Amino acid sequence: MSRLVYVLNGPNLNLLGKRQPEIYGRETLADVEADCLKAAAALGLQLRFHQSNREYELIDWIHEARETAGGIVINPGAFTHTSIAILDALNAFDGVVIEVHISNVHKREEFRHKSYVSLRADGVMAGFGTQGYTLALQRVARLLDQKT
Ligand code: CA2
Repeated sequence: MSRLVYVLNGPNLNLLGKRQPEIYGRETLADVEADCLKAAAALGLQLRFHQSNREYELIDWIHEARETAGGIVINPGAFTHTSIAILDALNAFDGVVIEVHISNVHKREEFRHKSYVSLRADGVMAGFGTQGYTLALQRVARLLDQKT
C-alpha cells in the first residue's frame, strides 16, 4: 500500500497558536506541519498537509487520497460533530484513517462528545495537544507496515 499520507485540518485550525492557547497550545499550524514532515521522513512516509475552512475542500482532498494515499490523518475541527458528508467521503477511502483532536473533546461541552468521523476512524487521538499528529503518523506507519 502507498506510504503517502494526507494530513487534513478543518475549520479555524489556521488560527492555531494565535488564539486560545489555554485550549490549543502555542504551536502554530506551520509548526505542526514542520513536526509532521520531520516525523514522516523518519517513518518513511510521504506527506501532503492541508487546511481548509470549507467542507467541500476537505472532501475533495479525501477523494484525491482515494487514488494515491495509504492513510489519512484528519482533524476535522467542528465538522467532526456535524458532517455526515465527511464521514461518507472517508467511508469511500480504503486506507488507514486516524482522527486527531488537539484538545480532550470528552472533557469539554457535550456537543463535542459526538463524532461522525469516529464511525470510520481506525483510531482516535484526543487531548495529546499537537503531539497527537505525530503520534497518529506513527500509528499509520505501523498499520501500513502490517499490511505489507
Ligand atoms: O481539539 C480539537 O482539535 C478540535 O478538533 C478543534 C476544533 C473543535 O471544534 C473541536 O471540537 C475539537 C476547533 C478548532 C479551532 O481551532 C482554533 C485554534 C486556535 C484558536 C481558535 C480556534
